[in-house]
Amino acid sequence: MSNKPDIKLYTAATMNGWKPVIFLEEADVDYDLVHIDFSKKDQKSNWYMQLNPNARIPTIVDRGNDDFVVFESGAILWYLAKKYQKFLPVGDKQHSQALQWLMFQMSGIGPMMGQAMYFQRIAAPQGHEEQFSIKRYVDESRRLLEVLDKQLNGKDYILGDQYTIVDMATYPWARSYYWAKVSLDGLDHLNAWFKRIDERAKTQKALTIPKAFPAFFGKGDVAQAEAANAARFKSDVKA
Ligand SMILES: N[C@@H](CCC(=O)N[C@@H](CS)C(=O)NCC(=O)O)C(=O)O
Repeated sequence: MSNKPDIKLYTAATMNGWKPVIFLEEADVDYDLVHIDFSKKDQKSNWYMQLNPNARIPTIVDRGNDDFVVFESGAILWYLAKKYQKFLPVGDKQHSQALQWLMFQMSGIGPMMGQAMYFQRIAAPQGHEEQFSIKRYVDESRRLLEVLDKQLNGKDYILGDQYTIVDMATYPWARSYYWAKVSLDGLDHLNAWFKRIDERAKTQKALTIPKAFPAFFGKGDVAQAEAANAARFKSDVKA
């Protein structure tokens, strides 16, 4: 029997990349971490694409389950919640509700905010300022955050009283509204939820692993962070 931890996590400091770190820190699970370096294109290397055919982070390998590989951040959270029996409400209907809001994050909030970020923080600084695309993605992100705000009315967390993998998936994205340049005006329930999670020490620690990126939250030297980030993804900007 190896005494290595079951979970080996391949990740980087991004909204999707932090999701499994949040779970593992909140659940007090021991894990090994491999930092995928985008500047070296680790995510596109042959060895990594054997694990993740999509060439994106995060990915986990479960040594405790025949080296089973899981990619896609929502599927990783679901797998970890089932394995450790934590942060997922019990019952079929509750599972369906959790999946609905997890899908809402994975197919809506993540992609729309991700494109709002791409057009404003990566393409625009490199001379491709596409106002039509920026407006489309910023407006759609705002609409989705309004849906989330309504869901949070009268609740501490997205599914109710309990902090779950759905909050873990959604918080890193929604909390980066500054980086996506989406207004939060009038979204009081969302702001209250941010405050609640801002106070969770283990989640906040997770947002520094493998490293912090304070500019996503409007802190630190945003201009310097934008330039470094745009340079890192320079090859993704093709007219
Ligand atoms: N749907 C995937 C998306 C993963 C994804 O886009 N990851 C980004 C970081 S947030 C990435 O690996 N970017 C590197 C690249 O685009 O080469 C998931 O949720 O796991």
